[in-house]
Amino acid sequence: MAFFSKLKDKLFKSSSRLEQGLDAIVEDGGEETAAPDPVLPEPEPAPQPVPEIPTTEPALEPPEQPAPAPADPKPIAPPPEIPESKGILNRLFSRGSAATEMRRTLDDDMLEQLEELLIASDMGVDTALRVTSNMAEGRFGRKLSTREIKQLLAQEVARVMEPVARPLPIYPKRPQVVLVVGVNGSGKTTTIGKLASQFKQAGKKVVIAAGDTFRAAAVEQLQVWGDRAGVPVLTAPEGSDPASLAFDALTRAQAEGADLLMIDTAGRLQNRTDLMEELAKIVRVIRKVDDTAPHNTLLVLDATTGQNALSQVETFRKLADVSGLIMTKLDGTAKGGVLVALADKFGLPIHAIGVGEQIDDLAPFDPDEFAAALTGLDKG
Ligand SMILES: Nc1nc2c(ncn2[C@@H]2O[C@H](COP(=O)(O)OP(=O)(O)OP(=O)(O)O)[C@@H](O)[C@H]2O)c(=O)[nH]1
Ligand SMILES: [Mg+2]
Repeated sequence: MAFFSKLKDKLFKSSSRLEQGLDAIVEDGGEETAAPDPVLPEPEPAPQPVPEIPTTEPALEPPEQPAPAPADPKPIAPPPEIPESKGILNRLFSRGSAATEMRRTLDDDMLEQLEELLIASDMGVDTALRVTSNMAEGRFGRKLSTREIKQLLAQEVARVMEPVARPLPIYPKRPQVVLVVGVNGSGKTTTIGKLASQFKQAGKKVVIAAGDTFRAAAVEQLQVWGDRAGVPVLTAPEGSDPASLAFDALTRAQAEGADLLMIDTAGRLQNRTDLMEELAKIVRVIRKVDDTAPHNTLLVLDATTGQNALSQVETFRKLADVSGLIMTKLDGTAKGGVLVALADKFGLPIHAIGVGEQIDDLAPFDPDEFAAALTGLDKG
């Protein structure tokens, strides 16, 4: 599939880190055995279920989220040493001919190395432990090839991600109000531009409100995206009240019969109280026009911040009623594993992923493709 190879290409840094690590783990303590590659058995039923997500949708009320997993006392282990890559001929040679391949017995040592590798890929301690113990279930003592380990890992990652992979729900309510929040530079404005373009192409009438009124440059940036997407951008003078802009924008979106109103917000305020008050005021004011708004509160996260994304979710859930996530900048980072930790820990829907700065670099989140791209598995 064309998009899959693009995704794999874009997630190269994450997948190559995992791939190199897995190769190193199997080579370390593995032995060359005669191939035929045995067919991987069907996975056992998951011994440790991932959080239950209610599936009823669309719903205006955000679904109840499962309680976060309890903190694991185990400290974060240092990343495993990834050996210098050998020359390509050497590597080919060391992997044996078509008739042989490296395999390693799945034992405690190997599991520990796997855990460390996953933690180093920003999966977080709890998630790494859960994923590796599921991988080991029923396979302890078996000799596994790198490819089999990748397949197992991809299966487990996909299993964690499956319940959260949901496109942005579209409700019959018009205009549907989407409030976009996130820290400074996470990609809110860019993501709004990309989403606006996709919804416009899908035949929706979209309006954008430039709620980051603190910087003139922010408004200009949004106008550029609006022009690209062919979507009107409602603005207010620099320094004016974002809540009153949001109010005007919703009133106008209603009058014009728009399907979707997306409200950009400022990521950078003096402190958390300011940000909380600002977001709360926007919500309060738009509810004067439509008491069910906002219908979605999207938290935009930057994948390059790694584990920090977890604390951003915690913070923003206190500030706003976050209904779903969008993870940007998955291209060019080795920290893609953080998405697995987010899914495992919060169970919030992941609507889309950003894989570049261009208008079409926003993809719906597909758990199987993501898992295969992350683990460096060739989907065939
Ligand atoms: N590589 C890459 N860059 C991205 C992606 N999404 C956004 N960016 C870039 O990240 C930078 C910040 O994006 P913005 O959309 O301005 O972020 P913001 O959250 O609106 O930032 P503030 O308005 O300052 O809070 C820009 O240079 C974007 O081009 C992505 O998926 N991949
Ligand atoms: Mg912005």
